[in-house]
Formats: sequence, C-alpha cells, structure tokens
Amino acid sequence: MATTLTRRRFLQYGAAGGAALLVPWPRAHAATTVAGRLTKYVQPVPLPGSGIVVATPSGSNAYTFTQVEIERQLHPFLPPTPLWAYDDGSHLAGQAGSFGMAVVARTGTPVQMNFTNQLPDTYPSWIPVDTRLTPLGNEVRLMTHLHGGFVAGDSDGNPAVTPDGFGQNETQTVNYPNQAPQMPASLLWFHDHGLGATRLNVFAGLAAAYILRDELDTGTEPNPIGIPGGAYEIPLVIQDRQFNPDGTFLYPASDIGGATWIGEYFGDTMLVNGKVWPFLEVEPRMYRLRILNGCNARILSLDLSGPSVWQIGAEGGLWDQPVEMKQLVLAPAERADILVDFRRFAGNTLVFKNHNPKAPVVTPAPSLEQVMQFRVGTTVSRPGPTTVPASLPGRKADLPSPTTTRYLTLNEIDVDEPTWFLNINGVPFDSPATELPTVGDVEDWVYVNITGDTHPMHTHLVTFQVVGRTPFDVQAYEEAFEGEHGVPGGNDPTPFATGPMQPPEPSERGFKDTVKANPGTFTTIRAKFDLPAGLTAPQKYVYHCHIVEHEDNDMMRPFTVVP
Ligand SMILES: [Cu+2]
Repeated sequence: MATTLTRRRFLQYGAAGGAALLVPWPRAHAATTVAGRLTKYVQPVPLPGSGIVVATPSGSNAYTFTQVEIERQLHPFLPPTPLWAYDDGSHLAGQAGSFGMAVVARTGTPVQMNFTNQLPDTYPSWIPVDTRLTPLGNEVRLMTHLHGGFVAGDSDGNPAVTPDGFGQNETQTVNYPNQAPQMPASLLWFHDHGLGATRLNVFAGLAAAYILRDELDTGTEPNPIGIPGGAYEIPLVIQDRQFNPDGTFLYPASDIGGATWIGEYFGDTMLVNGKVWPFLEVEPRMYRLRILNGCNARILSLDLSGPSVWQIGAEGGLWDQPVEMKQLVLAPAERADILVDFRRFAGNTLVFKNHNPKAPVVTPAPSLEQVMQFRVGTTVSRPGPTTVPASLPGRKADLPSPTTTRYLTLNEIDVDEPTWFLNINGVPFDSPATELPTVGDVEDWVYVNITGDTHPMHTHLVTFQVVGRTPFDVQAYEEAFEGEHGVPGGNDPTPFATGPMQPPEPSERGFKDTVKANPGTFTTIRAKFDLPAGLTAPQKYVYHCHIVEHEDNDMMRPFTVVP
C-alpha cells in the first residue's frame, strides 16, 4: 500500500512540471519547469517594516482586517501572482510578497480583532475547491484561527462553533485575552480555518504572524534576557509552492475521477516570508531567528551547516535553558526560536538547506533542498550579545500526572480511490464530540498512528507537554480492533508495544501546540485544560492534523471543555 501511495503522490506532484514543458519560454532559460527558471537568491527576504506590514491598530488594542485579493511579484522572472491577504487598512503598500502581515501584541493585554471577508464570492479558477468537503459548495467561506491562542470557543475561529464560516462582506469578531501563563511571549500565527477549505485558503495567502512580547522578551536590544533583538531578530516563515507560467500559484487537482482533493500539497519552489528563494544580509554577530513552518504538508529538516545553533523556545514560548541543535525538524505549524552565531563566517555566504526528514519521521514529500541564503558581511554595526545565556526566563514542560488518558486513532481510508479520506477515531468530523475534558483537568492524549506517514497533530486552546513515543505492532492492533472506517478511538495500544517509550526530543523541551505523531508509534502528550479567566464551560474547540489537506478531509475532531 505504501508503494501505491508514493506513486500516486509523485504523479500529482510531477504533473506541474510536465505541463510547463509545453509552454514557450526564452531559450536562455531552458530549464523545464517554472521553478527551474527562477534563479535563486536574487531578492532580499521581506522583514517586518520592510516588506512585511506590522499591523496598525484601528483603535485601542483593536485591529480591523479585511481579507482581500492582491497581486505581488514573488520573483523577478515571474508575472505578478494573485493572492489573498489580510489588510489592516493600510491597503498593503508595505507588503512585498505572499506573506506580509504581522501583529505585535503583549502578554496581559487583550486585543480585539475584526475580519471582514472582501474576497470574491466564489473560488477563482486557480483554486481547485472540492465541493464534497465545503459547507456551501464553491462559495468562499472564511474563518480566522489564532494558532496557539488561549481563547474562548467563539473567538477561536473553529468549525465546531462556526461550521459555515463567514461569507462575502460578513465580519468575524474575536477577542484574544493574551493571558499569562498560557500566553507567554511567543510566536503565534493566525491563518484561515474555513471548513473543508483550510488548505486552499492558506495556500492562497491567508496566514500572518502574531508576535507576543512581555517585559523580558521585549524584542529590543539590549533586553533583560540577553538575546539579540531589534534588527537582529528575524522571523522566517517557510512555505513551498508551485507556480503556473502565468504567475498564479498552482494547486493540482486530483487525477482520481470524481475527486478534486489531493492527499498532500508539495511545492517545488521555496518561499521565505513570501518571496521565492530570497537572501538575507547579516552581520558577523549573534542573531535570533524565529522560524515557522507554514507549508501545507511539507515536513522541513533544516540545516544551517556551519554556525552554532541553539534553540531557546518553540510553540509555547521560551524554555528554561538553551539547547544546542544540529538539525531542526519542523512539521507544518511547528516553530523554532533559535540563536545563530555568524561571527566566524564574516565574508561568507551560507545556504539554509532542507533535507528529507529521517526516520522515525515519514513523509512522501519529494526533495526540495534549498531554502534561502545568508550573506554574512564583514562589519558589525552593533555587537549585541556575545554569549548564549546560561538560563532563560521560560518554561520546561512538566505537568502533574493525568486524571484521564484518551486513545485517539489516526486512520487513512480508501487510498487512491475517489472516496479516499483520513479520520480520527474512525468517525467523521461532524459526529458529536467524544473528547470532553473537565475544565482544569490534566489529561494524556495518545495519538495511535496506524497510517504510513507522520501527522503533525495540533490541539486548539491548550499547549502541551510531549511525554514520549512508543513503538507498537500496528498490524496486530489493527486486526484486534478494526472497524468500518479504521480503528475506533478508545483502544489502548499498550499491550501491542514492541519496546519502551522513547523520551521527547530535545526540541520538545517546552510546551508545544503541534506534535509529530510518527507511524509505527503511539505518541503521548499531556495538557491542562484550563479556560481563559472569566469564561465558563462548556467551550468548543477542535484538534486535527496540521497537514491541511488531511485536516480538510477529514482528520479533525471537535472537543468540548466541560464543567
Ligand atoms: Cu495528517
């Protein structure tokens, strides 16, 4: 079955290159695909205030966004690309690429946001909607979710509360409390979460950064933590895309009769902060890079070979201490907060590379090796920190024992058939919630992966501790419990374990909101299901795979925090 999967996915991916062969192009650029014609490292990476808009509030701690269609040239050899964007009222003159918006908020200070859908009423031809998965057919229905946000159910932007989303000229109003300790200084992002169309709306551009600051992590330099700041703190949002020769983003439709949805979207072109294969000029000193994997489905294995790299935090904010890293394996929606020392590389050019992730991570993604370039200058305009702090003001995840353990199965059904879909617990998204944690309780959730691939599992509302991963006999487990649509939830895989639980990776030291559930293992996470102050249970949320193709069809479930 694994072979079939790989072949199917390869064909979908290869189709773009094949079509591009037929398109005439100047002989000087004889490469065979659009991606192959895009010379790397010819344009600077957009940065906050210089290509990325830092959102201007519309009132006191309030923002008013519209979702609009704009066009941007993402590479000098490409025609302008139509894309979808969050406009803060500035009309986005400051947005250079396909990723162009950042909100800067503060822990302890709530903000209100409004999002008004001013996109076309129906999907344009470059976005292949699968009307079997959407609530209102070809209609564009939006819903913004603050990824990593500790918020009320009706401010979360989730389809358990608002299954139909928001249509043209409708406004979604949300409140983000930014409450400590659940919302420390950290890098979050907000992106579209429209039911059955998340993969398409995010692909089209609806994703933005949400940066939380506090009195220690000020973003300036110097700061009480002793880490780089100001121009030496760089957010890097990595996304892969395919292009049509006319400049539009290419999202392949399925070649299975009766289906439009594809199992995963993989690009052959890498964009960083919304520009194709950019470069960044750096000084030979210490930097803080804040990396977000914003890809639909690609798991990155990043390697900045040369400089020393220390990770200081992840999705749930800063850790208690830095950890030296060689490789950063980031699945979609995972973040890494890192310090990089360029001091020994004055005058050098370094390429940020992406390798195929190694086992136990499994992904059918074709290789895409180059990400961006760092050009290290020879002079330092301000030296900044010269050492990595011995300790940090953040947290190591260390929750008390759980009151409840839930076994959640990850299934993939009818691969390569028109009815191909994925699920959690053998049931569809829209059957009633079965995960009902009591407010304030600590629970273990065990993701039992009986598919062939890694799934980055994301919980709304809570960040969690990664407890560990246990290898098990998938086939025996499946045979023992198999139901109509895979293995139902609630079946403990412990008797099928084939070895001891492996501890979390060094990169899983702190709190996270997305975890890699690898095949052949069950992955245990632990979370405390608190609610923001002043809020009463019940509150409805969702959890899902953050390969957004999987989320859309149908690897997502509601959960309700109950009194
Ligand atoms: Cu998945």
